[in-house]
Amino acid sequence: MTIPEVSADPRPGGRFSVTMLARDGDRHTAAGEYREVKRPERLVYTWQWQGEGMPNVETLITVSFTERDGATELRMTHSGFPDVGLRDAHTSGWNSSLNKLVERFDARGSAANVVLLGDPRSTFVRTTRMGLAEKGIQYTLQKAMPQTPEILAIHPWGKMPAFRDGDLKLFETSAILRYVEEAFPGPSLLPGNIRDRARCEQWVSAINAYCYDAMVRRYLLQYVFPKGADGKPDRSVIDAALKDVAQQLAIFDAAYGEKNFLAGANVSLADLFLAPIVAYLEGMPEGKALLQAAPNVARALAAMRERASFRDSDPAS
Ligand SMILES: N[C@@H](CCC(=O)N[C@@H](CS)C(=O)NCC(=O)O)C(=O)O
Repeated sequence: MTIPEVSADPRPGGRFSVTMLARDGDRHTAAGEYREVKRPERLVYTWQWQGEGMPNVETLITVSFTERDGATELRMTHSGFPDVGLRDAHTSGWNSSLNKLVERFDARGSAANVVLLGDPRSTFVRTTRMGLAEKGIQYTLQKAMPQTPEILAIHPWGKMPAFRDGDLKLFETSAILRYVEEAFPGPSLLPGNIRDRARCEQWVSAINAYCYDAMVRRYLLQYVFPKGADGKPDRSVIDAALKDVAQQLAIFDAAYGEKNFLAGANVSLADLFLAPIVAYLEGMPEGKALLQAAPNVARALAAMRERASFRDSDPAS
């Protein structure tokens, strides 16, 4: 939403009106009356949508500003809804407004509503961080390991990442980034046309279902957490995985061709899912040979390394 028209007369009995313009061209106007204006700690005003097809009910908003630890805590209550559905519809709208407020006033993101939980070494956590960075969203990274109470409170399988935006809790990287894509402004993480969007989804799904298993679980993690005799990596497990990894890299090599993007003409979720995994592969004992055999994948990764979203999510930094 953008705000093409706004007027306000902030004193008791004064009125305000705000018109919001959606990306699809829909306009919505809300208006109301200030009931209390107590600078600097309290603001109370009515809120009523205008125009046909809008809920014809006057609700009440109370905002309080309290000093806390040298900063200001803002609390907002919107009450008087006739039903739960209407109340919940407003929650997502206000979350999005408060996120914008945070971006404006809190450049470090310490107060951000958006919280990402996980370990920065996880490829899926890095993918999510890259998506948030590509959209220019402030967020708090709360370091948490899989199967801990913090993660399990959001993710029933205890995996990372887990995500919160206000009262919304989400798990699964793809679902999180699709929400981020729709709920926030900023460059799109999805290609502009239907076919490329479907291709993007195809790669995301394949990476989730097949590539993470071969490239990370069966190959990379065999080196990181060796399960063979004498605490050494199990060569037979690695060799079996390597065969699949090489085959999968060949598939991506063909898909990239001369381009640096898997779907469409720009970076998309598909690239954000693959890059953190390939970056790990590159540093493995067989990595050099694997990537020499897939030069397009190596070139696309080199291009990805130029992006701030990739650099700033480096698990080593
Ligand atoms: N499909 C999930 C995958 C999540 C996942 O497997 N995360 C790994 C880290 S990269 C994890 O939490 N592993 C620990 C475990 O399985 O307990 C997503 O897209 O978020």
